[in-house]
Amino acid sequence: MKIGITCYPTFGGSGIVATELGLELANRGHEIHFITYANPIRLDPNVPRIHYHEVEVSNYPLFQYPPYSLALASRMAEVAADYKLDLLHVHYAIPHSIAALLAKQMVAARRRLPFITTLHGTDITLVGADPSYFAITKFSIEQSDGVTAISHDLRENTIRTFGVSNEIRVIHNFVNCDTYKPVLQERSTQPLLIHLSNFRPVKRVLDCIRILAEVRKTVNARLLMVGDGPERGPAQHLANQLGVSDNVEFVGKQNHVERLIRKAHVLLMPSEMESFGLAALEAMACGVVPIGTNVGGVPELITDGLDGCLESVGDIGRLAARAVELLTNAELHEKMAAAARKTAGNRFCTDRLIPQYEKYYEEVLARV
Ligand code: GMT
Repeated sequence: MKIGITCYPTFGGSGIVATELGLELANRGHEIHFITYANPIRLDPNVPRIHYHEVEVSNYPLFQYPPYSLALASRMAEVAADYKLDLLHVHYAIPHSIAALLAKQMVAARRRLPFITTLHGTDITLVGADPSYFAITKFSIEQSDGVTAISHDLRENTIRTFGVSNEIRVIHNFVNCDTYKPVLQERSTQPLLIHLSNFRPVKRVLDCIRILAEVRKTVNARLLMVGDGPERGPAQHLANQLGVSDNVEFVGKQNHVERLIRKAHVLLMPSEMESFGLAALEAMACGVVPIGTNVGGVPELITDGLDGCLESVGDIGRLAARAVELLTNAELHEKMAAAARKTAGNRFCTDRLIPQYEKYYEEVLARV
């Protein structure tokens, strides 16, 4: 198939899923066209059958807000016509889904161009539910030729919030278990916690610092903070205040996060809301035990006490206690690390999930 993929090409989970999906599909023989405003961060342009089309948004003094969605729709229509795309697959509803609808209408006289929208989380739970975007998000879901959600929880949340009646197929996040794997020689000799996110308030990044301070009352642990965003400054400030700044390293945005994850023993994901938790899945594939919060779609990934830990949002005492338990009981850590790797491999590896997308594409193409 010839597939156009649009996503936020930055470090957010939706962009990562879209990029990895495109790469995996290209490896399986499909022709993939990324239509984005920048080269997606994990995209290796040297992979055969991968193409990248930049969306350029020119500005004009009249525009207070440059109309990115229109430039995107134009580029989508152009690429679809030039390369005879079979379908568009957009990740994150706003504004990609509406741009795809416009592109579909623009080329309608010449070709059929169905589009599939994958819902990732905050496009529904935060942004889409906001009154300013509610109606357009609902409309874009209803107009999509296919809709997927990354967890059952997100699917149910979408139906509850928007009252939409079209089918929403659940296709969970996936991980490449050949790239993300444990390498025991690389594991830190000092107990190491890791956090990986876009440092948005929803991630409760400050809780990671509080957990470290609590853990350090009994264990000489360090914390590696990977990523960047608005909560980085406040987190650095809090580390100073709590006297743990020498034990926290902020490394910013990174490529090849698997090389950092596998150094750690435990991943902290204390999020306020998480529709799935891709970072936790990547950690599990590397044999790193996730400690997360019992929210959204996280329980679809982590089984508490078996392959990770789940506690209530903001319960620093319990979150830290679970980390201490894992960092001081090597036998327990090994058992849960092995179970985490097994869950990633058996349920969420690319070999299982990518065919679900392929099958869904075929179904959508057959019915439009
Ligand atoms: O808010 C974020 O974490 C970014 C967001 C995105 O769309 O870029 O992540 C969401 O999509 C990921 C990939 O599908 C999921 O694993 C995350 O759970 C989800 N984040 C939230 O729901 C907060």
